[in-house]
Amino acid sequence: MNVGIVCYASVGGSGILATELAKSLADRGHEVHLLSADPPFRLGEYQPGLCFHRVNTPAYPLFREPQYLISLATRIVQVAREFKLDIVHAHYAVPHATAAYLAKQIMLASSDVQRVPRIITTLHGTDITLVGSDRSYSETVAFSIAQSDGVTAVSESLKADTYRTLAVERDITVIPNFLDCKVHRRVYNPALRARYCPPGCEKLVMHVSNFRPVKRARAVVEVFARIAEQVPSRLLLVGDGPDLGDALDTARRLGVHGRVEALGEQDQVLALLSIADLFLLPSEQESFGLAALEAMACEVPVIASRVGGLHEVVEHGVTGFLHVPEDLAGMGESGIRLLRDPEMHRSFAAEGRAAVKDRFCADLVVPMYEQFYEQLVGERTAER
Ligand code: GMT
Repeated sequence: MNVGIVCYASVGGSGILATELAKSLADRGHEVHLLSADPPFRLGEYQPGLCFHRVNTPAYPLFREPQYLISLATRIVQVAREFKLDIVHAHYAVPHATAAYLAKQIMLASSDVQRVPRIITTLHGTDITLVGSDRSYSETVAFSIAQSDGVTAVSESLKADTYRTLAVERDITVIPNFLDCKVHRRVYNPALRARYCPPGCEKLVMHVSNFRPVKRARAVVEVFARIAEQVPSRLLLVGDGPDLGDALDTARRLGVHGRVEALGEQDQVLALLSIADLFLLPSEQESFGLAALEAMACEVPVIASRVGGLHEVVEHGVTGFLHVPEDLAGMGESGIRLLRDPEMHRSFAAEGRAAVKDRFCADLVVPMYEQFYEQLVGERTAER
């Protein structure tokens, strides 16, 4: 099949997932066209069958607002026409579902497009729970979701949130996020571990995110400070964003600054996750929690908030511990329990890896997308 995938290039779960899907589909023999403002984070090296198309949004001094919606819709039409796309798969509803809808209308009205692709929207989380549900966007977002030929959500929780927060009644298929399990695994590097956990440090705690308010970076440091009172440990903060400074200020205020290190944005997190003992994700909201899944794949138990779809990824008492977001004391205690009990830690680490292999490997999940595509393309053929 010829598949166009639209995603954000910036650091974020939806772009990572869309890029992984593009790579897996190309691997499985599809012709994949990735459309984004920049080569997405984690695109990696050249891969046969995978082509990147930049979406240029020209600046014009009269406009204060960049016209991304129009440039994206136009680029979708161009790529769909030139490469005879069967599917346009928009990741993140805002404004990608709207751009895909607009592109489809342009193609339907155009005499030189022989094959009008089917439009699929995958809902990722904040496109519904934070951004899409805002009154300034909600009607257009709901309309664009309703007009897509197929819609998927990354968790049952997000599907329910979509029905609850938007005027959407159409069917939504849940297809969970996934990882390439051959690549996403623990590759332990003692020298790297020694660098970040030198003598005097026994355990390494980690947080990976884009440090936006929804991630509660300050809470990460507050939980760590509780752990550090009892366990000689260090915290590695991986990623960058508006709240990183606040997290470091919190570390100073709580007297743990010397034990906290910020590594900035990192393209490759597997080497880092592989030296961690514990992963913290005390988010305010998380439709899925791809970062938690990556930690589990690397045999790192997770302490997280019991919000959104995190319970569909992290099994409380088996692969990690979930607490209500306000319960930082509980998160700290759970972290201490895990770090002090080697038997429990070993079991959680192994169960985490097993859960990823059983339910979230690309080999299991990518065929779900393929089936979904085939079903929609089949419906188009039947309609003719
Ligand atoms: O929250 C982020 O870091 C980015 C955001 C995105 O859309 O890029 O993540 C959302 O999509 C991810 C991939 O499906 C999910 O794993 C995240 O849980 C979700 N974030 C939220 O719901 C806050």
